[in-house]
Amino acid sequence: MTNLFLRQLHLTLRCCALLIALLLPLSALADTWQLQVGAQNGDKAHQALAFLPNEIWIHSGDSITWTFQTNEVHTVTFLQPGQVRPSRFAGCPSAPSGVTPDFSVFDGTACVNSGVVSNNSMLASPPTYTVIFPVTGSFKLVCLAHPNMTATIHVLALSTPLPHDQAFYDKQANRQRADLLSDVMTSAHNHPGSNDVTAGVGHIMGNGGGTQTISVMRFMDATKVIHVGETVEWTSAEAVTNHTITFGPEPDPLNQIPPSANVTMDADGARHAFITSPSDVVHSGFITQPPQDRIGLPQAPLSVTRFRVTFTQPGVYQYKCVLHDELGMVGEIIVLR
Ligand SMILES: [Cu+2]
Repeated sequence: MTNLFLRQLHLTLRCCALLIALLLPLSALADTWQLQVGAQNGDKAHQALAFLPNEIWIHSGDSITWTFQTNEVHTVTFLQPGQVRPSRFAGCPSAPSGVTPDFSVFDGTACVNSGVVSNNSMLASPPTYTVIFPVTGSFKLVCLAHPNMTATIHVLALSTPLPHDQAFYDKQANRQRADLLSDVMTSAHNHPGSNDVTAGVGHIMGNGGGTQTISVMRFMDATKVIHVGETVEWTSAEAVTNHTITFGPEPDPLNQIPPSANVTMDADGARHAFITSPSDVVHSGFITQPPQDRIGLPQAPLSVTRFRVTFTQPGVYQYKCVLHDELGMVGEIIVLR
């Protein structure tokens, strides 16, 4: 009698344990974490090119929803380990148009990509992208539009307690956003000589989750008044972000990187163009820093960080950065006789 009772109790307990084991993952599946992509100040000049925050610990089965906050474009992209980084236009080679749908599953075996997203119309509820993480491991998150914008997602087994809650990540996002947007070095950038324009300032910041960038998407001293025959020089003070100096209509988006045919190279490697009429079309191509060198890889060559234009006729000459004109990165050269 006692034995039978014990057996029944044992069976009941096993059933209960099984039921609990089945129910636990179901309740854990309900966890959706909220993170941010990018931040900007009021006039859109200061852009935090960053996942906010850029490190999180979650359980397998959880999902993360990223909200895109800025006029500047970003992507939420998980590449396979070792996958060659595609352009932001190409995205995941396996997916139609390079984009995988909202609520894609990332388990490390196939690329997941939101595609290029911005909050350009400043919607009250900005666009979001959600990814589900069923498998344990630590995964690298990248933005295909910005090389030094990375994050780490730690996916832990259900039995492992999580170190932080959503309130912690909200606080961290606010602190990282404030730190990036108030970066003293970019705000207090020195203004150079009378015919010199600084074409963007940007710094990379590192932390345990990866790298974040703060960029000022502006020409400093964008308006110049000069005389016929003088030369204006634009210099990039950007760590990573590309800019252009473009007079006249924008080239096709896929043809923005090279300069227009009327741009030559000076002896010191800077690009140079002559403008003889306000209707001239001149495009600097990307002025940018070369990528950082890494042990075991061929050294990256120097890149072009300066662009010079000599003006031979009086007039008013408007220019812009084709990548960031919508954020207000425009200027004007007034040439007097
Ligand atoms: Cu730009």
